[in-house]
Amino acid sequence: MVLLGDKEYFKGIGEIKFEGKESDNPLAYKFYNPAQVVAGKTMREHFKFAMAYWHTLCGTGGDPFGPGTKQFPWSVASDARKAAEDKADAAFEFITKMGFDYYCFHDFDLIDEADTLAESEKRIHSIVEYLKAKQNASGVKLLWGTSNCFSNPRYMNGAASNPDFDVLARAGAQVKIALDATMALGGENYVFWGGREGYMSLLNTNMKLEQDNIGRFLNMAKDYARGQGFTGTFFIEPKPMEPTKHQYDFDAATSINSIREYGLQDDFKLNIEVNHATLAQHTFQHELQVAANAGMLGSIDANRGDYQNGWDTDQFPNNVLETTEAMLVFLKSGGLQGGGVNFDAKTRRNSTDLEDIFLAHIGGADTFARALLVADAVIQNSAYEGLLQKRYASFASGKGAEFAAGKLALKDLYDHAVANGEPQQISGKQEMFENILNQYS
Ligand code: XUL
Ligand code: CO
Repeated sequence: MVLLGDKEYFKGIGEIKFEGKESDNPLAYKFYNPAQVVAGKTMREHFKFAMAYWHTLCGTGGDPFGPGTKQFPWSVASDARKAAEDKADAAFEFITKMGFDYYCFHDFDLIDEADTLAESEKRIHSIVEYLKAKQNASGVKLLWGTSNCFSNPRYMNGAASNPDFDVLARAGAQVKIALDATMALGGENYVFWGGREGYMSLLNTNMKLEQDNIGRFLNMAKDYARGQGFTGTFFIEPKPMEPTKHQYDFDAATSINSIREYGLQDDFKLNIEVNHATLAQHTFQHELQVAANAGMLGSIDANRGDYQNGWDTDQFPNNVLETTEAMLVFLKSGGLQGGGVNFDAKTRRNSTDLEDIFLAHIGGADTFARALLVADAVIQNSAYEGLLQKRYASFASGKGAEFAAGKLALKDLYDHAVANGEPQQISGKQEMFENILNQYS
């Protein structure tokens, strides 16, 4: 149900509907058909699309070279509570017009941080009550909450990795309040992204202590939330750098190692972000596969980087072929465990019409939907699966199968090699695999 507050912010834009590929209506889905069943689930269930509060409602386009460019009519009130209500009204109008079911937030996206911890906590509690009413009226749900422990100058040396215990404890208080807010809103998951958990120079850093402290901190947060009855999943969101030179949760493999090292594997999974993968010199699908292999593919932050520069540009996804490779991993690993697809993406600084926010999200949803359809067709109808199986057929029978079952010793490999002579050359057929993707897209 489309939810309008006293004021309609996105005037002239109604509910975004699926009109199909032939439609010329820029404000309609061409591929995202929420009710369409693909591989046994509706698109709506596969993706659980979410709006990111921070980019969509807070980011006005400022960069290191100039201020924001966007006039958001919901950010004019000088009173913090009134401004937060206006923002929430705009948020729910947008989410319901998009036909999305979810949103995600950082604590101080919802309402400005106050001068004291006590006042900040009061503010969060009060806006949570307002959001609860909005959720009840619309059916929109919270995919995940998180706390911003990286913007405030107090976190310049890190939050849970801070060399000063007082700052670490302050971050703990903030995470407790954000967990309380997430639980009060029925949040399905909780995210930790360690933007300043890392170091700029090893010269002044005790890496072992910092990492152990993060491990202790995450265990405390988990124990607190579980003690309060939270049954959702915690996600670590890997990123190699930016703002810190070297972040501890560098990529999926590094984060999985920390999760296991600190005994968090029963409660934590990963939230994989496209542009974070590419900053780590991986593809998005690589990161999804690493997470899936560990049983930790929890959620996705959807966006994309830029091939010509190396920072976190957080653009909306629009590359169908690349997203198709990701959707192959997604479908073959059984989808996301507990999470959804959150558009952690922003319109460009010079995209200043309010309508652009809709166009960007429509494009992102259509890219994922189209890629899902292509990936499903590739799996169901093409030679792809057969070719992949054929490539590994030597492990399906004979000595290869015995090896895979753990029944051989090194001496058996020696005997096999001696008996077989030089192995035959077998092509990897990469171009054939690539051509299949092109054919079906
Ligand atoms: C930063 C980023 C964050 C997290 C949540 O690159 O992705 O917005 O998603 O803190
Ligand atoms: Co993110």
